[in-house]
Amino acid sequence: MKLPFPVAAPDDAAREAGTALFRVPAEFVKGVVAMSGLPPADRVEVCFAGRSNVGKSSLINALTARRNLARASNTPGRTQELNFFALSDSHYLVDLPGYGFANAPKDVVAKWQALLRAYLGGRTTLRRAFVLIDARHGAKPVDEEIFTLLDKAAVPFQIVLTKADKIKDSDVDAVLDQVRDAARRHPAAYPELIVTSSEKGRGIDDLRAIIATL
Ligand SMILES: Nc1nc2c(ncn2[C@@H]2O[C@H](COP(=O)(O)OP(=O)(O)OP(=O)(O)O)[C@@H](O)[C@H]2O)c(=O)[nH]1
Ligand SMILES: [Mg+2]
Repeated sequence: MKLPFPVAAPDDAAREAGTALFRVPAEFVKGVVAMSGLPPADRVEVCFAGRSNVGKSSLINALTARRNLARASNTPGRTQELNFFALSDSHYLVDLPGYGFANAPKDVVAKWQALLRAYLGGRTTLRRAFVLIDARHGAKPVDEEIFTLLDKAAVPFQIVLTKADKIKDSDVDAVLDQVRDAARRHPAAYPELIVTSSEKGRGIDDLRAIIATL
């Protein structure tokens, strides 16, 4: 069976819940460098994973309407810790270090990759992983490795295209098809996609609504 994997279209009630959840300013809680440093697993948690420079930190800033809550940067590999942000006392948003980044010292990369894998595979309250894919590039082999890891850990993941403002809508459609083909092979893939632009605000309300209804 071919699942359709449509673009998510949350209803009005979900959108209202999203607006309400994100009305309260998000707060930085801590940067975590080892599993022993994780905050207590006592609330709904979602994380933002993706290749280095895909726009994870920018997306968290757009969601929380705070320009510099998660630091975004032109320098790939900027986020080197698991950065926890609290939304009221009900949710954590977690900004993850990027993967697939070649230009850092090997031992440093190996250390965060191990932490990333331990976290994705072992965090019981992780309700959903949003895996970000650059709308210009589509899913790459390193993304597939993360999909497989999430399958094995039984963490539902939802694919979010980023930087949609950088290409034409017809090209977004082509990348959506490529991503659908990749996602269909993964049992943990949530069968709805999201198209975003942190720059233009596209998809941000939809993503808020999805997080609020988890
Ligand atoms: N045009 C455009 N640029 C974006 C968008 N989102 C992010 N960027 C740019 O892409 C670059 C990387 O963004 P980040 O948010 O730092 O990416 P990241 O995934 O957190 O990167 P690492 O922490 O290094 O893994 C920055 O220069 C952002 O301004 C978007 O929606 N549109
Ligand atoms: Mg970042």
